[in-house]
Amino acid sequence: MAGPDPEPTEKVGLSSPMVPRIRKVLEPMPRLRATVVHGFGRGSKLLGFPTANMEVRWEKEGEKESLKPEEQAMLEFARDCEPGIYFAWAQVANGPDRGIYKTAMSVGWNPTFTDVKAKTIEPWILHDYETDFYGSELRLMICGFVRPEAKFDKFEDLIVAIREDGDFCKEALDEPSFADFKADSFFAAGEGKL
Ligand code: ADP
Ligand code: RBF
Ligand code: MG
Repeated sequence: MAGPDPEPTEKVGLSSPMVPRIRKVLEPMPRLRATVVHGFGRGSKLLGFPTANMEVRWEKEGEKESLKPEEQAMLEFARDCEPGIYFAWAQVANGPDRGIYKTAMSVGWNPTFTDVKAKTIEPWILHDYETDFYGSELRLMICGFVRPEAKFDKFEDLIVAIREDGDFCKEALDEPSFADFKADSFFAAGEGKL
């Protein structure tokens, strides 16, 4: 005898065509410096977009005075900022390629996956680097907010959304009010390849 129909699977995810985006300027624009650390290793391998995960010293939250000023700033930004996608300028300040490049950055818990237990800050720099730069210092000037992070039902939809975020961020950073920040003195001098 046939049993009752199974419950329909709950649809909680998003499909990429439904992703609305905005350009919400951040004032003041956060200027962050942090070491690039290892993430879950799936940015490039599974999705095709490398993201440079920035170190957040969560273990020192109760004793912030023991941290360097830039580590405190990073911790405060990570704790207080709205999870989502941001457009930014980024520079690997002590690597062989010190160019200042357009960036699409993800902040949050990657709700499409279930293994992320701490809020992560992971910029996808819109540039082809010749080598990895784990352990280097990354400088970020965050210009604006684009959209909240979303839980996608299918990896393919997340991939489409990330690609569209990249295009959206690239265009936003061409706007003169954001483009000028590429020349900010916050970035290390000697831009370009060494
Ligand atoms: P992980 O999970 O360890 O962050 P990813 O697959 O996301 O691994 O790869 C990220 C690493 O790839 C970065 O830490 C950096 O060293 C390197 N990388 C190379 N090109 C880029 C880029 N354009 N944007 C961000 N990271 C890049
Ligand atoms: N993960 C999500 O779960 N939902 C998102 O909406 C989402 N948007 C992203 C947008 C951009 C521009 C980038 C670079 C990443 C985004 N991610 C998102 C994070 C992605 O899941 C993560 O980079 C990989 O899982 C590797 O850590
Ligand atoms: Mg990553």
